[in-house]
Amino acid sequence: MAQNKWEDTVVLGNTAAARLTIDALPGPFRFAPAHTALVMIDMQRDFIEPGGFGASLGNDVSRLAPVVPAAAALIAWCRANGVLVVHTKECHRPDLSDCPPAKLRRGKPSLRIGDVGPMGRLLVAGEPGSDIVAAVAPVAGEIVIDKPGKGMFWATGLHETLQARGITHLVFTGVTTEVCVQTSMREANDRGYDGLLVEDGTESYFPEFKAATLAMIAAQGAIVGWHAPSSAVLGALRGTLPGA
Ligand code: C5J
Repeated sequence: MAQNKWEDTVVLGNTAAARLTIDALPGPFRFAPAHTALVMIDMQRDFIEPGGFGASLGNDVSRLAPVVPAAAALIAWCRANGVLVVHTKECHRPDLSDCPPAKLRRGKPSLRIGDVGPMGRLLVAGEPGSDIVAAVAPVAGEIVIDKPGKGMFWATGLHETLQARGITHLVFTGVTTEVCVQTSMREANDRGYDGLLVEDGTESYFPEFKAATLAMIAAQGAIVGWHAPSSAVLGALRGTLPGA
């Protein structure tokens, strides 16, 4: 018989929800799946595939591919068990009215935001490059937000949406670790969410930046949050719910 790993309950408003513990750094991450969302940051073709925005900046985009299986395993579990899934997409309106000139000018890319590349206009909503890769593409009922900034709360209304659903904890996956993922996690931290970053569910074009981000997040007693491998996240859930 599967051992029940539910540890206790957390009471929010008038409802009580079972709470689990994940072995994480810098210490145990305690969360109630009913009040938790899985966040997939910018798992877009523009960052992960050749010919997109990431490649236009001179990056080796093949470095991001390993993130997909872990993200897919987590999303499958969340779908099977009714855990909310949030997808973000970094992209702009076709007229670029939501793209600050400073962002547009930044760097020395081969193409700029809005220019036409092999997957359509770079980082523009509705273009093929802005699509989320097929393995983790959203399904009906999941939240999908277009974000003009690196962080998921800036100009998106996401905080209000999560508050309305009673979400208190966020499990982060996505790309790239030190840019949109870390920015989103820090924004979440400032808004009172407890966040955990899935180590093999996030990647950077720069391995040293990923390592530094993980260290920074967990430092000083989880100053930004926690991190753990996907095996620890899924392991904590195994045997607790049907389909785990
Ligand atoms: C970047 C992102 N790296 N999604 N965006 O520009 O991390």
